[in-house]
Amino acid sequence: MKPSALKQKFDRDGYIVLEGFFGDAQMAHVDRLTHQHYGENPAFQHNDEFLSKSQTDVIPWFPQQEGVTDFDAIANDKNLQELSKLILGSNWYSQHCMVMLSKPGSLGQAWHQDCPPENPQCFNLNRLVYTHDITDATGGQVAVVPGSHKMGLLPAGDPVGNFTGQVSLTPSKGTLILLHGHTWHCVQPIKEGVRVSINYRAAPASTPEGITDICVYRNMRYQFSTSRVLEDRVG
Ligand SMILES: O=C(O)CCC(=O)C(=O)O
Ligand SMILES: [Fe+2]
Repeated sequence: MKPSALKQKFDRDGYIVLEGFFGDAQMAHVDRLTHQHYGENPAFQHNDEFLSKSQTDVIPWFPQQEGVTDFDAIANDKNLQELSKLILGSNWYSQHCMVMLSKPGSLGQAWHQDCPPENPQCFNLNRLVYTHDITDATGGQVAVVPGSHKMGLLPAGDPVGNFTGQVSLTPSKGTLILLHGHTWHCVQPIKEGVRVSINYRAAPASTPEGITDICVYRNMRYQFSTSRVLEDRVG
């Protein structure tokens, strides 16, 4: 697909899925390092209130912050940079990547927006890279509501309830998903195997660095830096 068509699709839907964007060997390398890092029985780091309220079951790791350079080649990929510029404009910037691991039997992530949607110009872009296949058998599909990045605030209500028109994405090894931070999205429960995704978050030049500190769930707004529920939401 031509770059202009990709941008149009992203602007319309709030996400695009690009299968086979990264090669098998590159994915296998970072996947191996990820499993080495977590070891046999990784422990969750968030507090109990966050866990039970957010219904989000992810263990994060920031390898680039620890000086592990093996994750840099993905960030520096020319095609990824071109696409990011197309969507975010020039002088866009990226954060350190975040590796996310969820164990089999875990909840995935409840519906959320990565940052408050009140200012439509102020958003993060998730650049999600998958190092192994996600299928209907493994669970852990990404569900999105197409076009919801233009629908404002995620409605209060059941944190994991379904939306009419939601679409289920099953990225395979090497897939890149570009997902607008205001798009309503969730990760389905993990049935089989360990689930890994890597998020190379980026944002337009004018966006504040701490843009994703406050996440909007259907039952609360949560601030990660202070581990606090800023607002209870009732639907
Ligand atoms: O792991 C995924 O597929 C999605 C993660 C997500 O929602 C995020 O990083 O904002
Ligand atoms: Fe998210």
